[in-house]
Amino acid sequence: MALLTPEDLEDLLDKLNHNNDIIRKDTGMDIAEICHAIYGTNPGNERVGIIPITAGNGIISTFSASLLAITEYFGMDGFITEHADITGYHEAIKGNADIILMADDHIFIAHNLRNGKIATNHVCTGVVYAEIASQYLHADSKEILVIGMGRVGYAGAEHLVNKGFTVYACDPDRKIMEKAKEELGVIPYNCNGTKKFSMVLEATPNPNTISEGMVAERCLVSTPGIPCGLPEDIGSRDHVDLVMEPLVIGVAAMLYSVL
Ligand code: PYL
Ligand code: MG
Repeated sequence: MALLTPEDLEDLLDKLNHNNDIIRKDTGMDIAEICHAIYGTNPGNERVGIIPITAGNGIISTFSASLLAITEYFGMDGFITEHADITGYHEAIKGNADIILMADDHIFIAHNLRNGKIATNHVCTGVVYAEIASQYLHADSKEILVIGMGRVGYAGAEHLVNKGFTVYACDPDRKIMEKAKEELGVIPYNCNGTKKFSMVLEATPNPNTISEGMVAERCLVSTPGIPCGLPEDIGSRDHVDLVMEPLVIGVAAMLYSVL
């Protein structure tokens, strides 16, 4: 999995506001309403303990501060522990945290200590970006394309299947595609195909995975990005919109999912 860099996290709330404008225009809801639509919850002033974790590649300099800004944006009472790792965990518990946020290089979790609910960033990111695409007001059908059947794309595809969408999917790994077809009933899509979609969820670690033939005249592309899967020349068309933001939208979904 690609690790975030401090550059990815620059101007985080500006990027969120830009994407929220697009989400409002294309779905009639903002990101808080989208998260409520998925999980049926609303944040109060839950105390959120953010614990820096030194495992693996270690602490990303602005990661914890970004999480703090996100908890405050959604009206929650966030704090970053002074210590990392187990000492930080102990500090968060002693600091009356209701919810714990912490990430190593493989898993980023939200854990609600009061109700026991736990969420991962990769599942919540897949689900929330899938939900954004699926709420596109100008969709021409209930057919949706998911590019990338990894742990983010798979979670998004599962959410869309459960919502009754006709999910086309593509992934270069044949075994992964077999599994998704068997377990979710997704329809394998030939990435060089010419079937056009008005809703696309892109969840791959590669650039420019979306090609001319996939995109309908009016289309919403929804992706956690890093890098962007939508080529500039396609994204610059008037009725092709892109929702792409590196962290806030996924974390918002994590927080709403454990309330
Ligand atoms: C959660 C992000 C989304 C994309 N890649 C994931 C990533 O970068 N994970 C690593 C997060 C490491 C955080 C570090 C710290 O500062 O506590 N352990
Ligand atoms: Mg455009």
